[in-house]
Amino acid sequence: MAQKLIAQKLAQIGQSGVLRFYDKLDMEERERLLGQLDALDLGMIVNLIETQVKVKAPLALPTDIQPVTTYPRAPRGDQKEHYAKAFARGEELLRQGKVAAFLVAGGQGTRLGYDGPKGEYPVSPVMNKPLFQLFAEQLLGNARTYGKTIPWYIMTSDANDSATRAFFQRHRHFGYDEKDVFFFQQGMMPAFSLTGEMLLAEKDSLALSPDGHGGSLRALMKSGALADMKRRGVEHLSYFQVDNPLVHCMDARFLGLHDLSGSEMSSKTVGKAHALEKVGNFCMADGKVQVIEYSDLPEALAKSTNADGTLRFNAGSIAIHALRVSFIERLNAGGDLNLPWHRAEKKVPFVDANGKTVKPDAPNAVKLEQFVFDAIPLAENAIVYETDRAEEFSPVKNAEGADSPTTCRRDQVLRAARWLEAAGIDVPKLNDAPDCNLEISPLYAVSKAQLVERKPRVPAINSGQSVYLEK
Ligand code: UD2
Repeated sequence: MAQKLIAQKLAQIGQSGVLRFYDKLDMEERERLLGQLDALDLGMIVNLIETQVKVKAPLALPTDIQPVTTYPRAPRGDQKEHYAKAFARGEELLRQGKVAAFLVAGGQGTRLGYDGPKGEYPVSPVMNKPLFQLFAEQLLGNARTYGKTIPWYIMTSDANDSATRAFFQRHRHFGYDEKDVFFFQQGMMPAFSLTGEMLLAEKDSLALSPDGHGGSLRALMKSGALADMKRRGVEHLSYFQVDNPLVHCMDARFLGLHDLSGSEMSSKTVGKAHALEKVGNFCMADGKVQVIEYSDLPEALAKSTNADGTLRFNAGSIAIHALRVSFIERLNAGGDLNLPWHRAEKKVPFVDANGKTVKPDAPNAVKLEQFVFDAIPLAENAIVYETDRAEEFSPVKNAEGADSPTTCRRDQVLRAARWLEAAGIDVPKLNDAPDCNLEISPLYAVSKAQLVERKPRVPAINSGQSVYLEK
Protein backbone atom coordinates (compact mmCIF):
# COMPACT_ATOMS: atom_id res chain seq x y z
CA MET A 1 0.00 0.00 0.00
CA ALA A 2 1.32 3.42 -0.87
CA GLN A 3 2.48 5.73 1.89
CA LYS A 4 -0.33 8.23 1.17
CA LEU A 5 -3.04 5.66 1.57
CA ILE A 6 -1.58 4.34 4.81
CA ALA A 7 -1.20 7.89 6.16
CA GLN A 8 -4.84 8.59 5.29
CA LYS A 9 -6.05 5.44 6.98
CA LEU A 10 -4.01 6.19 10.08
CA ALA A 11 -5.40 9.72 10.21
CA GLN A 12 -8.94 8.37 9.99
CA ILE A 13 -8.40 6.17 13.02
CA GLY A 14 -6.41 8.73 15.02
CA GLN A 15 -3.10 6.84 14.82
CA SER A 16 -0.96 9.29 12.80
CA GLY A 17 1.47 9.46 15.70
CA VAL A 18 3.36 6.42 14.40
CA LEU A 19 4.40 8.47 11.35
CA ARG A 20 5.66 11.45 13.36
CA PHE A 21 9.33 10.74 12.45
CA TYR A 22 8.58 9.57 8.91
CA ASP A 23 9.98 12.64 7.15
CA LYS A 24 13.34 12.21 8.87
CA LEU A 25 13.70 8.52 7.98
CA ASP A 26 15.82 7.22 5.09
CA MET A 27 14.28 5.07 2.36
CA GLU A 28 15.02 1.77 4.01
CA GLU A 29 13.62 2.90 7.35
CA ARG A 30 10.48 4.22 5.69
CA GLU A 31 9.94 0.93 3.94
CA ARG A 32 10.32 -0.98 7.19
CA LEU A 33 7.68 1.10 8.94
CA LEU A 34 5.27 1.07 6.00
CA GLY A 35 5.73 -2.69 5.63
CA GLN A 36 4.80 -3.24 9.26
CA LEU A 37 1.76 -0.99 8.99
CA ASP A 38 0.67 -2.61 5.75
CA ALA A 39 0.69 -6.06 7.37
CA LEU A 40 -1.82 -4.92 10.02
CA ASP A 41 -5.56 -5.10 9.62
CA LEU A 42 -6.19 -1.49 10.65
CA GLY A 43 -9.97 -1.91 10.49
CA MET A 44 -9.84 -4.68 13.04
CA ILE A 45 -7.31 -2.78 15.15
CA VAL A 46 -9.46 0.31 15.51
CA ASN A 47 -12.27 -1.87 16.73
CA LEU A 48 -9.99 -3.66 19.21
CA ILE A 49 -8.69 -0.34 20.56
CA GLU A 50 -12.21 0.72 21.48
CA THR A 51 -13.35 -2.62 22.87
CA GLN A 52 -10.19 -4.13 24.39
CA VAL A 53 -7.46 -1.57 24.84
CA LYS A 54 -9.06 1.60 26.20
CA VAL A 55 -11.40 -0.38 28.41
CA LYS A 56 -10.69 -3.35 30.59
CA ALA A 57 -13.65 -5.31 29.27
CA PRO A 58 -14.72 -7.65 32.07
CA LEU A 59 -14.02 -11.22 31.08
CA ALA A 60 -17.24 -12.88 30.00
CA LEU A 61 -17.02 -15.99 32.16
CA PRO A 62 -19.54 -18.68 31.27
CA THR A 63 -22.47 -18.78 33.67
CA ASP A 64 -22.38 -22.51 34.26
CA ILE A 65 -18.89 -23.94 34.92
CA GLN A 66 -18.71 -27.67 35.61
CA PRO A 67 -15.88 -30.20 35.64
CA VAL A 68 -15.30 -31.93 32.31
CA THR A 69 -15.66 -35.67 31.70
CA THR A 70 -12.41 -37.06 30.38
CA TYR A 71 -11.20 -40.25 28.76
CA PRO A 72 -9.06 -41.83 31.50
CA ARG A 73 -5.53 -42.98 30.72
CA ALA A 74 -6.30 -46.50 31.92
CA PRO A 75 -9.59 -47.53 30.27
CA ARG A 76 -12.43 -48.77 32.43
CA GLY A 77 -13.68 -52.27 31.63
CA ASP A 78 -16.37 -51.00 29.28
CA GLN A 79 -13.85 -48.81 27.44
CA LYS A 80 -11.19 -51.40 26.72
CA GLU A 81 -12.53 -52.45 23.36
CA HIS A 82 -12.94 -48.85 22.22
CA TYR A 83 -9.39 -48.01 23.31
CA ALA A 84 -8.02 -50.98 21.39
CA LYS A 85 -9.91 -49.83 18.29
CA ALA A 86 -8.67 -46.29 18.84
CA PHE A 87 -5.05 -47.42 19.02
CA ALA A 88 -5.45 -49.40 15.82
CA ARG A 89 -7.13 -46.43 14.13
CA GLY A 90 -4.35 -44.06 15.23
CA GLU A 91 -1.71 -46.42 13.87
CA GLU A 92 -3.62 -46.70 10.62
CA LEU A 93 -3.77 -42.90 10.27
CA LEU A 94 -0.01 -42.74 10.82
CA ARG A 95 0.71 -45.54 8.34
CA GLN A 96 -1.45 -43.75 5.79
CA GLY A 97 0.44 -40.47 6.28
CA LYS A 98 -2.72 -38.67 7.38
CA VAL A 99 -1.17 -37.00 10.43
CA ALA A 100 1.28 -34.10 10.43
CA ALA A 101 3.17 -32.58 13.33
CA PHE A 102 2.47 -28.98 14.28
CA LEU A 103 4.92 -27.19 16.57
CA VAL A 104 4.20 -23.67 17.79
CA ALA A 105 7.46 -21.87 18.41
CA GLY A 106 6.66 -18.24 17.79
CA GLY A 107 6.72 -17.11 21.43
CA GLN A 108 9.42 -14.92 22.88
CA GLY A 109 10.52 -17.09 25.78
CA THR A 110 11.28 -14.08 27.94
CA ARG A 111 10.84 -15.96 31.24
CA LEU A 112 13.64 -18.39 30.43
CA GLY A 113 15.94 -15.49 29.67
CA TYR A 114 17.41 -17.31 26.66
CA ASP A 115 18.39 -14.98 23.88
CA GLY A 116 17.26 -16.84 20.79
CA PRO A 117 14.52 -19.20 19.65
CA LYS A 118 13.56 -21.38 22.62
CA GLY A 119 13.82 -24.52 20.50
CA GLU A 120 17.60 -24.02 20.39
CA TYR A 121 17.80 -24.48 24.13
CA PRO A 122 20.00 -27.49 25.05
CA VAL A 123 17.96 -29.61 27.38
CA SER A 124 18.61 -33.36 27.17
CA PRO A 125 20.37 -34.79 30.22
CA VAL A 126 23.41 -36.49 28.69
CA MET A 127 23.88 -35.17 25.18
CA ASN A 128 22.51 -31.68 25.79
CA LYS A 129 20.39 -31.91 22.66
CA PRO A 130 18.30 -28.84 21.89
CA LEU A 131 14.52 -29.01 22.05
CA PHE A 132 14.19 -28.87 18.24
CA GLN A 133 16.46 -31.90 17.86
CA LEU A 134 14.49 -33.95 20.38
CA PHE A 135 11.26 -33.29 18.48
CA ALA A 136 12.88 -33.98 15.10
CA GLU A 137 14.30 -37.30 16.28
CA GLN A 138 11.01 -38.31 17.83
CA LEU A 139 9.16 -37.60 14.62
CA LEU A 140 11.79 -39.48 12.62
CA GLY A 141 11.48 -42.40 15.04
CA ASN A 142 7.71 -42.45 14.53
CA ALA A 143 8.07 -42.13 10.76
CA ARG A 144 10.34 -45.18 10.83
CA THR A 145 7.87 -47.13 12.98
CA TYR A 146 4.94 -46.40 10.67
CA GLY A 147 6.85 -46.44 7.41
CA LYS A 148 5.60 -43.03 6.39
CA THR A 149 7.06 -39.53 6.39
CA ILE A 150 5.52 -37.16 8.92
CA PRO A 151 5.31 -33.64 7.49
CA TRP A 152 6.31 -31.09 10.09
CA TYR A 153 4.81 -27.60 10.27
CA ILE A 154 6.68 -25.16 12.47
CA MET A 155 5.26 -21.79 13.38
CA THR A 156 7.75 -19.04 14.10
CA SER A 157 7.27 -15.30 14.40
CA ASP A 158 9.03 -12.25 13.05
CA ALA A 159 11.06 -12.22 16.27
CA ASN A 160 12.70 -15.62 15.64
CA ASP A 161 11.94 -16.82 12.12
CA SER A 162 15.31 -16.30 10.46
CA ALA A 163 17.23 -17.54 13.51
CA THR A 164 15.07 -20.68 13.63
CA ARG A 165 15.52 -21.45 9.94
CA ALA A 166 19.27 -20.84 10.19
CA PHE A 167 19.49 -23.21 13.17
CA PHE A 168 17.75 -25.98 11.23
CA GLN A 169 20.00 -25.33 8.20
CA ARG A 170 23.12 -25.47 10.35
CA HIS A 171 22.04 -28.81 11.76
CA ARG A 172 20.83 -30.21 8.41
CA HIS A 173 17.32 -30.31 9.77
CA PHE A 174 18.44 -32.95 12.28
CA GLY A 175 18.06 -35.67 9.68
CA TYR A 176 14.69 -34.52 8.42
CA ASP A 177 14.24 -34.05 4.70
CA GLU A 178 14.13 -30.28 4.19
CA LYS A 179 11.11 -30.53 1.90
CA ASP A 180 9.06 -32.04 4.72
CA VAL A 181 9.65 -29.17 7.15
CA PHE A 182 7.36 -26.22 6.49
CA PHE A 183 8.20 -23.03 8.39
CA PHE A 184 5.71 -20.22 8.51
CA GLN A 185 5.29 -17.04 10.51
CA GLN A 186 2.41 -16.05 12.71
CA GLY A 187 0.97 -12.54 12.71
CA MET A 188 2.20 -9.67 14.86
CA MET A 189 0.17 -7.23 16.91
CA PRO A 190 1.24 -3.75 17.97
CA ALA A 191 1.44 -2.81 21.63
CA PHE A 192 -0.83 0.09 22.56
CA SER A 193 -0.48 2.81 25.14
CA LEU A 194 -3.13 2.60 27.86
CA THR A 195 -5.00 5.34 26.00
CA GLY A 196 -5.00 3.40 22.75
CA GLU A 197 -2.10 4.74 20.61
CA MET A 198 0.10 2.25 18.80
CA LEU A 199 3.60 2.46 20.27
CA LEU A 200 6.88 2.82 18.38
CA ALA A 201 9.80 0.65 19.46
CA GLU A 202 12.10 2.72 17.20
CA LYS A 203 11.44 5.75 15.05
CA ASP A 204 11.07 3.38 12.10
CA SER A 205 9.46 0.46 13.82
CA LEU A 206 6.28 -0.39 15.73
CA ALA A 207 6.45 -2.16 19.09
CA LEU A 208 5.20 -5.48 17.75
CA SER A 209 4.81 -8.86 19.38
CA PRO A 210 3.40 -12.21 18.23
CA ASP A 211 -0.41 -12.39 18.18
CA GLY A 212 -0.59 -15.47 20.44
CA HIS A 213 -0.63 -19.17 19.57
CA GLY A 214 -4.27 -18.76 18.55
CA GLY A 215 -2.87 -16.79 15.64
CA SER A 216 -1.51 -20.10 14.37
CA LEU A 217 -4.96 -21.07 13.14
CA ARG A 218 -5.02 -17.98 10.92
CA ALA A 219 -1.37 -18.27 9.89
CA LEU A 220 -1.78 -21.92 8.81
CA MET A 221 -4.30 -20.73 6.25
CA LYS A 222 -2.54 -17.52 5.15
CA SER A 223 0.88 -19.14 4.78
CA GLY A 224 -0.30 -21.90 2.46
CA ALA A 225 0.47 -24.57 5.09
CA LEU A 226 -3.13 -25.81 4.96
CA ALA A 227 -2.99 -26.06 1.19
CA ASP A 228 0.26 -28.01 1.53
CA MET A 229 -1.42 -30.42 3.96
CA LYS A 230 -4.30 -31.01 1.61
CA ARG A 231 -1.89 -31.70 -1.24
CA ARG A 232 -0.22 -34.32 0.94
CA GLY A 233 -3.47 -35.87 2.11
CA VAL A 234 -2.95 -34.81 5.73
CA GLU A 235 -6.22 -34.88 7.72
CA HIS A 236 -5.07 -34.28 11.29
CA LEU A 237 -2.49 -32.18 13.09
CA SER A 238 -0.73 -33.25 16.24
CA TYR A 239 -0.13 -29.92 18.03
CA PHE A 240 2.54 -29.31 20.67
CA GLN A 241 4.54 -26.47 22.21
CA VAL A 242 8.24 -25.86 21.94
CA ASP A 243 8.86 -25.99 25.69
CA ASN A 244 7.97 -29.61 26.55
CA PRO A 245 10.51 -32.25 25.44
CA LEU A 246 8.55 -35.05 27.11
CA VAL A 247 5.58 -34.66 24.76
CA HIS A 248 4.65 -37.71 22.73
CA CYS A 249 4.64 -35.91 19.39
CA MET A 250 2.60 -38.74 17.88
CA ASP A 251 0.29 -40.76 20.10
CA ALA A 252 -1.67 -43.42 18.21
CA ARG A 253 -4.24 -43.95 20.96
CA PHE A 254 -4.97 -40.25 21.40
CA LEU A 255 -5.18 -39.70 17.63
CA GLY A 256 -7.48 -42.70 17.29
CA LEU A 257 -9.82 -41.56 20.09
CA HIS A 258 -9.91 -38.13 18.45
CA ASP A 259 -10.74 -39.55 15.03
CA LEU A 260 -13.25 -42.18 16.11
CA SER A 261 -15.22 -39.70 18.21
CA GLY A 262 -15.53 -37.32 15.25
CA SER A 263 -13.80 -34.66 17.32
CA GLU A 264 -12.60 -31.56 15.50
CA MET A 265 -10.22 -30.59 18.29
CA SER A 266 -9.04 -32.86 21.08
CA SER A 267 -6.81 -32.21 24.05
CA LYS A 268 -4.64 -33.97 26.57
CA THR A 269 -4.93 -33.24 30.24
CA VAL A 270 -3.03 -34.09 33.42
CA GLY A 271 -4.19 -33.82 37.01
CA LYS A 272 -3.06 -30.46 38.38
CA ALA A 273 -0.07 -30.31 40.73
CA HIS A 274 -2.12 -28.10 43.06
CA ALA A 275 -5.32 -26.05 42.90
CA LEU A 276 -3.67 -22.88 41.58
CA GLU A 277 -1.11 -24.42 39.23
CA LYS A 278 -0.44 -22.11 36.29
CA VAL A 279 -2.08 -24.22 33.63
CA GLY A 280 -5.40 -23.78 31.90
CA ASN A 281 -8.39 -25.68 33.33
CA PHE A 282 -10.59 -27.87 31.17
CA CYS A 283 -14.19 -27.23 32.12
CA MET A 284 -17.65 -27.92 30.79
CA ALA A 285 -18.76 -24.34 30.40
CA ASP A 286 -22.30 -23.59 29.28
CA GLY A 287 -22.40 -27.07 27.80
CA LYS A 288 -19.14 -26.81 25.84
CA VAL A 289 -15.67 -28.10 26.55
CA GLN A 290 -13.55 -25.05 27.22
CA VAL A 291 -10.23 -24.05 28.76
CA ILE A 292 -10.35 -21.35 31.39
CA GLU A 293 -6.90 -19.92 32.08
CA TYR A 294 -5.52 -20.20 35.61
CA SER A 295 -5.68 -16.43 35.92
CA ASP A 296 -9.38 -16.36 34.97
CA LEU A 297 -10.84 -19.28 36.91
CA PRO A 298 -12.35 -17.86 40.11
CA GLU A 299 -10.16 -18.97 43.02
CA ALA A 300 -13.14 -20.42 44.90
CA LEU A 301 -13.83 -22.76 41.99
CA ALA A 302 -10.15 -23.60 41.52
CA LYS A 303 -9.96 -24.63 45.16
CA SER A 304 -13.33 -26.41 45.39
CA THR A 305 -13.16 -30.11 46.20
CA ASN A 306 -15.23 -33.26 45.81
CA ALA A 307 -16.52 -35.18 48.81
CA ASP A 308 -13.32 -37.26 48.84
CA GLY A 309 -11.14 -34.15 49.01
CA THR A 310 -9.91 -34.27 45.40
CA LEU A 311 -10.04 -31.11 43.31
CA ARG A 312 -13.27 -30.64 41.34
CA PHE A 313 -11.38 -28.80 38.62
CA ASN A 314 -8.38 -31.03 38.27
CA ALA A 315 -8.05 -31.26 34.49
CA GLY A 316 -5.01 -29.13 33.68
CA SER A 317 -4.21 -28.20 30.09
CA ILE A 318 -0.75 -29.14 28.89
CA ALA A 319 -1.29 -27.60 25.48
CA ILE A 320 -1.23 -30.83 23.48
CA HIS A 321 -4.00 -31.12 20.92
CA ALA A 322 -5.17 -32.95 17.85
CA LEU A 323 -6.90 -30.82 15.24
CA ARG A 324 -8.71 -31.74 12.06
CA VAL A 325 -7.47 -29.89 9.00
CA SER A 326 -11.11 -29.40 7.93
CA PHE A 327 -11.79 -27.67 11.28
CA ILE A 328 -9.04 -25.13 10.70
CA GLU A 329 -10.44 -24.48 7.24
CA ARG A 330 -13.90 -24.01 8.70
CA LEU A 331 -12.61 -21.56 11.31
CA ASN A 332 -11.05 -19.43 8.58
CA ALA A 333 -14.01 -19.63 6.23
CA GLY A 334 -15.70 -16.53 7.60
CA GLY A 335 -12.76 -14.25 6.70
CA ASP A 336 -11.20 -14.00 10.13
CA LEU A 337 -10.94 -16.23 13.15
CA ASN A 338 -13.71 -15.77 15.61
CA LEU A 339 -11.49 -16.18 18.68
CA PRO A 340 -11.51 -13.76 21.60
CA TRP A 341 -8.54 -11.48 22.31
CA HIS A 342 -6.86 -11.62 25.69
CA ARG A 343 -5.61 -8.36 27.13
CA ALA A 344 -2.47 -8.03 29.22
CA GLU A 345 -0.86 -4.88 30.62
CA LYS A 346 2.93 -5.03 30.22
CA LYS A 347 6.05 -2.91 30.45
CA VAL A 348 6.94 -2.05 26.87
CA PRO A 349 9.86 0.29 26.05
CA PHE A 350 8.85 2.90 23.46
CA VAL A 351 9.99 6.02 21.64
CA ASP A 352 8.12 9.06 22.92
CA ALA A 353 6.96 12.10 20.95
CA ASN A 354 10.38 13.73 21.40
CA GLY A 355 12.19 10.74 19.93
CA LYS A 356 13.51 9.57 23.29
CA THR A 357 13.41 5.88 24.28
CA VAL A 358 11.49 5.37 27.50
CA LYS A 359 12.01 2.22 29.59
CA PRO A 360 8.98 2.10 31.85
CA ASP A 361 9.18 0.61 35.32
CA ALA A 362 5.44 0.00 35.54
CA PRO A 363 3.04 -1.47 32.96
CA ASN A 364 2.46 1.19 30.32
CA ALA A 365 1.06 -0.81 27.45
CA VAL A 366 -1.62 -3.25 26.40
CA LYS A 367 -0.78 -6.38 24.45
CA LEU A 368 -3.45 -8.50 22.81
CA GLU A 369 -3.19 -12.22 22.07
CA GLN A 370 -5.40 -15.02 20.85
CA PHE A 371 -5.17 -18.49 22.42
CA VAL A 372 -5.47 -21.72 20.48
CA PHE A 373 -7.57 -23.42 23.15
CA ASP A 374 -10.33 -20.86 22.60
CA ALA A 375 -11.08 -22.83 19.44
CA ILE A 376 -12.16 -25.86 21.51
CA PRO A 377 -15.72 -24.64 22.24
CA LEU A 378 -16.13 -24.02 18.50
CA ALA A 379 -15.24 -27.63 17.70
CA GLU A 380 -17.73 -30.44 17.20
CA ASN A 381 -17.42 -33.38 19.61
CA ALA A 382 -14.33 -32.05 21.42
CA ILE A 383 -12.79 -34.69 23.68
CA VAL A 384 -10.27 -34.53 26.52
CA TYR A 385 -7.92 -37.44 27.21
CA GLU A 386 -5.92 -37.91 30.40
CA THR A 387 -2.25 -38.57 30.18
CA ASP A 388 0.41 -39.07 32.80
CA ARG A 389 2.34 -35.97 33.83
CA ALA A 390 5.52 -37.89 34.62
CA GLU A 391 5.43 -39.48 31.20
CA GLU A 392 4.52 -36.50 29.10
CA PHE A 393 4.83 -33.08 30.69
CA SER A 394 7.81 -31.19 32.04
CA PRO A 395 8.14 -27.87 30.28
CA VAL A 396 11.07 -25.48 30.33
CA LYS A 397 9.59 -22.11 31.15
CA ASN A 398 11.67 -20.46 33.85
CA ALA A 399 15.42 -20.08 34.33
CA GLU A 400 15.18 -21.53 37.86
CA GLY A 401 12.74 -23.25 40.18
CA ALA A 402 9.61 -24.99 38.88
CA ASP A 403 9.47 -25.76 35.15
CA SER A 404 13.13 -24.96 34.67
CA PRO A 405 15.94 -26.75 32.79
CA THR A 406 16.87 -28.48 36.07
CA THR A 407 13.41 -29.94 36.71
CA CYS A 408 13.01 -30.83 33.04
CA ARG A 409 16.33 -32.75 32.91
CA ARG A 410 15.46 -34.50 36.16
CA ASP A 411 12.09 -35.58 34.73
CA GLN A 412 13.72 -36.84 31.52
CA VAL A 413 16.08 -38.99 33.61
CA LEU A 414 13.21 -40.28 35.77
CA ARG A 415 11.27 -41.26 32.66
CA ALA A 416 14.26 -42.96 31.08
CA ALA A 417 14.78 -44.88 34.34
CA ARG A 418 11.17 -46.10 34.32
CA TRP A 419 11.44 -47.19 30.70
CA LEU A 420 14.72 -49.03 31.34
CA GLU A 421 13.33 -50.75 34.42
CA ALA A 422 10.31 -51.87 32.41
CA ALA A 423 12.82 -53.46 30.01
CA GLY A 424 14.39 -55.34 32.92
CA ILE A 425 17.43 -53.12 33.41
CA ASP A 426 18.57 -52.20 36.91
CA VAL A 427 18.96 -48.51 37.59
CA PRO A 428 21.09 -47.54 40.63
CA LYS A 429 19.11 -45.47 43.11
CA LEU A 430 19.86 -43.05 45.89
CA ASN A 431 16.93 -42.08 48.12
CA ASP A 432 14.61 -43.66 45.57
CA ALA A 433 15.82 -41.46 42.70
CA PRO A 434 18.10 -42.62 39.87
CA ASP A 435 21.71 -42.15 40.93
CA CYS A 436 22.94 -41.82 37.36
CA ASN A 437 22.38 -39.74 34.27
CA LEU A 438 20.23 -41.38 31.59
CA GLU A 439 19.16 -40.50 28.10
CA ILE A 440 17.35 -42.58 25.51
CA SER A 441 17.55 -41.19 22.00
CA PRO A 442 14.10 -41.03 20.39
CA LEU A 443 15.82 -42.72 17.46
CA TYR A 444 16.36 -45.70 19.78
CA ALA A 445 12.81 -45.78 21.15
CA VAL A 446 9.93 -43.31 21.15
CA SER A 447 7.99 -45.04 23.91
CA LYS A 448 8.35 -47.41 26.80
CA ALA A 449 6.65 -50.15 24.78
CA GLN A 450 9.12 -49.71 21.95
CA LEU A 451 12.07 -49.77 24.31
CA VAL A 452 10.84 -52.99 25.93
CA GLU A 453 10.33 -54.50 22.47
CA ARG A 454 13.92 -53.72 21.50
CA LYS A 455 15.24 -55.72 24.48
CA PRO A 456 18.16 -53.34 25.07
CA ARG A 457 21.42 -54.92 26.18
CA VAL A 458 22.94 -52.41 28.55
CA PRO A 459 26.05 -53.24 30.63
CA ALA A 460 25.43 -52.87 34.38
CA ILE A 461 24.88 -49.19 35.20
CA ASN A 462 27.02 -47.84 38.03
CA SER A 463 26.15 -45.03 40.40
CA GLY A 464 27.10 -41.66 38.97
CA GLN A 465 27.46 -43.04 35.44
CA SER A 466 26.07 -41.36 32.30
CA VAL A 467 24.30 -43.70 29.91
CA TYR A 468 23.08 -42.81 26.45
CA LEU A 469 21.10 -45.19 24.29
CA GLU A 470 21.60 -44.29 20.66
CA LYS A 471 19.90 -45.40 17.39
C1 UD2 B 1 0.59 -22.23 28.27
C2 UD2 B 1 -0.92 -22.22 28.48
C3 UD2 B 1 -1.29 -22.88 29.79
C4 UD2 B 1 -0.70 -24.26 29.88
C5 UD2 B 1 0.80 -24.21 29.63
C6 UD2 B 1 1.36 -25.62 29.52
C7 UD2 B 1 -1.47 -20.13 27.39
C8 UD2 B 1 -1.98 -18.77 27.52
N1 UD2 B 1 -1.37 -20.84 28.49
O1 UD2 B 1 1.14 -21.34 29.22
O2 UD2 B 1 -2.71 -22.98 29.89
O3 UD2 B 1 -1.37 -25.10 28.96
O4 UD2 B 1 1.12 -23.55 28.40
O5 UD2 B 1 2.72 -25.57 29.27
O6 UD2 B 1 -1.18 -20.61 26.33
N2 UD2 B 1 3.58 -19.25 21.29
C9 UD2 B 1 3.60 -18.91 19.98
N3 UD2 B 1 3.19 -17.66 19.65
C10 UD2 B 1 2.73 -16.76 20.55
C11 UD2 B 1 2.74 -17.12 21.91
C12 UD2 B 1 3.16 -18.38 22.26
O7 UD2 B 1 4.01 -19.69 19.12
O8 UD2 B 1 2.36 -15.67 20.15
C13 UD2 B 1 4.05 -20.59 21.67
C14 UD2 B 1 5.35 -20.57 22.42
O9 UD2 B 1 6.44 -20.56 21.53
C15 UD2 B 1 5.23 -21.84 23.23
C16 UD2 B 1 3.73 -21.92 23.52
O10 UD2 B 1 3.11 -21.17 22.55
O11 UD2 B 1 5.57 -22.96 22.45
C17 UD2 B 1 3.33 -21.51 24.94
O12 UD2 B 1 3.47 -20.18 25.14
P1 UD2 B 1 3.64 -19.51 26.56
O13 UD2 B 1 4.95 -19.91 27.10
O14 UD2 B 1 3.33 -18.09 26.40
O15 UD2 B 1 2.46 -20.20 27.41
P2 UD2 B 1 2.38 -20.37 28.98
O16 UD2 B 1 3.58 -21.04 29.50
O17 UD2 B 1 2.02 -19.08 29.59
